[in-house]
Amino acid sequence: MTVALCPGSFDPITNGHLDIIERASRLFDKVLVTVFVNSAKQPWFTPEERVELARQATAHLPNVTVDAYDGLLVEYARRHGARVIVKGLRAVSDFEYEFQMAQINKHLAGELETLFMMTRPENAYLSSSIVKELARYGVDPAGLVPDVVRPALAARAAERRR
Ligand code: COD
Repeated sequence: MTVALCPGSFDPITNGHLDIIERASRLFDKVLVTVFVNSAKQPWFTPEERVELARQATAHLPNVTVDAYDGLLVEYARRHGARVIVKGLRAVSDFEYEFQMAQINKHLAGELETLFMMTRPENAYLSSSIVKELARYGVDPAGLVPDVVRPALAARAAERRR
């Protein structure tokens, strides 16, 4: 059984993330979607909130589970028997960061492979930051995020305006 890990901040999960997770779920026996800490980012949602939104968004995928981990990605992968890290690539701008992450993870755990999937053209501009920016200005990011995320984003944007 091949277990794959889809890591990310998922703050919140978008249709770009979901597309990569759905495609991974067709390739691997089991897919672990894990909310990690990216120390460079200031999240809007707690890890628990991000897990809940991702769980609801992936409820239609029987071989996908969602979890959070506040530690090293390679540590989590080893502990859960994941052999492949699946990541999405949007543009050249993603490449440098993802290349660095893949190299450091390979250095830390030689048995782990990182597999990159190209985004669909319609998701190429899509990021969690962009949907938060839209929500900040009161725009509903319909079609860009799973439906369950829309009210959560609107509510968090309103709280942050207060
Ligand atoms: N289309 C396709 N793919 C997409 C899209 C889209 N529209 N949007 C995002 N993605 C991909 C990203 O390229 C990425 O591969 C993945 O989805 C997650 O994206 P984000 O933005 O939610 O998550 P990141 O990039 O902030 O995640 C970084 C990690 C949290 C994975 C990283 O910081 C990490 O591994 N942290 C744990 C600590 C660790 O082990 N650090 C490394 C060694 S120091």
